[in-house]
Amino acid sequence: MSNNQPLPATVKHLIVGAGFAGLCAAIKLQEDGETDFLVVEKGSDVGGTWRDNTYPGAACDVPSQLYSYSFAPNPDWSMSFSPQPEIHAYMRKIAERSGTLDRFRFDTALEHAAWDADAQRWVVDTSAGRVTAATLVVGAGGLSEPRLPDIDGIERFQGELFHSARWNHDVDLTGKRVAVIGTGASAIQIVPEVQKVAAHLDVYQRTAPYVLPRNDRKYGTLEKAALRRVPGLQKAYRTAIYWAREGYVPGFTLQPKLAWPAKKMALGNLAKAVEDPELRRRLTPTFEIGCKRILISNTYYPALASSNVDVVTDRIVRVTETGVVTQDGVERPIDVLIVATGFFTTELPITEHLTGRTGRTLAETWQETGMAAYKGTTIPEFPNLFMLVGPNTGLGHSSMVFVIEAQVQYVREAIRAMNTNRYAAVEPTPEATQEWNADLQRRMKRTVWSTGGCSSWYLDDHGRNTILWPRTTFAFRGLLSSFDAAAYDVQAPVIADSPTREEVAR
Ligand code: N01
Repeated sequence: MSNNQPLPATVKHLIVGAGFAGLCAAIKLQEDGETDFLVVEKGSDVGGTWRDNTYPGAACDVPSQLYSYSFAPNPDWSMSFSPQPEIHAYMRKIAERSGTLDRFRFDTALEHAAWDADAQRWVVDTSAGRVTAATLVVGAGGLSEPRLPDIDGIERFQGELFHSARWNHDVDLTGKRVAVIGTGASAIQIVPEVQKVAAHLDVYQRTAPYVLPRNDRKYGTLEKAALRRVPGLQKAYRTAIYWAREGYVPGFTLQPKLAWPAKKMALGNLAKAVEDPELRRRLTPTFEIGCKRILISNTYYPALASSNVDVVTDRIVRVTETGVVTQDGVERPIDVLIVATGFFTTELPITEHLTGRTGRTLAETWQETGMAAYKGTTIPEFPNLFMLVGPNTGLGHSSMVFVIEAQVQYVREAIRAMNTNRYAAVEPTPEATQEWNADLQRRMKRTVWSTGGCSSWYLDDHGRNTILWPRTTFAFRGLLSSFDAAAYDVQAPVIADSPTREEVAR
């Protein structure tokens, strides 16, 4: 997609990112008649993580009927868990249909945004020039910056090396010796695909995950026709999936023992696929189910049990020009090294590029406090900034699109309140923010993410879970359904509407 028109000098709302979050914000602002907005996107297309993660086997592990916008149901999903190209195509279709794309600027990266207290506006420098905006809606994503492993010598490797989220499609893996580092949600989708073509595959596992069977199936023609034509059927289907998923919440947040059926199913899945008792032992998780993301696959364990695969559990000590060396001193030669080692999640790179009211960047603020926001969306010292997929909005069991829609609803309510009451700026009070986060962290103590005996990317350097939401998603939506001005410092005089282009030109 391309839109090379120059940036306007000023807009009322600037949205950063054109993934599920930014696109949702654009569509809903337009629906509210808030048409004076711009979306800047560093990539060349909509899609966010679903544009970037093109590795073989990439698919969603939440059913597509739920992992899609509630306002844009799609009766044409081919499978219950759709593959990445289909999800990306869905997003492109929705973007095109929305009539908002004329306000998207692709290949335009946010370089820095600073709050100008006098003008009560965000001054945003992008790779395509400067734009000012009354509100800044950040939809940059929590899983957008690949994290390369910090392994001695990795930069000296002479073969092909790439991250799962930056797949190099020019590298043909057929007949090659390949290593995959990591056994998370990305790796378990990649490994079965690589195993099919590689001469040999080494899978470097630091922690064995729980893997449930993937109850995937193709939608038949009749079923698709029914979803398209029978009034309310698709909604009922989505609702059923939603409530089934919500049923996981007590096991995650109240009593991990409630998850025993899932644990039994995962261990049964392992026992069924892996006969070798020694391999099975190494693949058996040593923490409570749910502590790390529960994975789903029918092909991962069979791939690991194949004759051309070794599961290596000795710690990696270094990478040489030609292979990987483990603690036991063994060097395994490889042609290609794939790192499926996750993303920067608790130190989001974008936070270094946002400067608030006091002149501090968000990275500096969060270095002190840890990642924290009010209702996962607004942040003291950062007036009129709305962060989608912000702190403690992540889920281990359901669709992030649901969370995004709830947050966008909150942004709409905030903007309505600003328009009606002629607020120039809204900023959550430190007290309200503290109270919100104290409650979250109190709830967090009894969750499986804290008590389950694992280390995960949900936890920051201080062991605080600043990623996940420790309650039901309907509670989240309820709490964000209206704008609670009492929790905010609001500023007058009012510039509820951005100046017109004529006013700026004068
Ligand atoms: O990343 P991860 P991911 N040496 O951080 C290992 C979403 N997602 O890209 O467990 C050796 O989960 C690390 O080991 P350990 C989803 O939310 C969704 O797989 O920390 N190993 C781990 O095994 C998911 O949770 C879908 O001990 C090292 C792996 O690398 C999130 O993205 C699909 C290492 C990283 O796993 C991230 O998943 C895919 C090192 N130095 C992803 N460093 C859907 O289907 C790290 N590891 C929706």
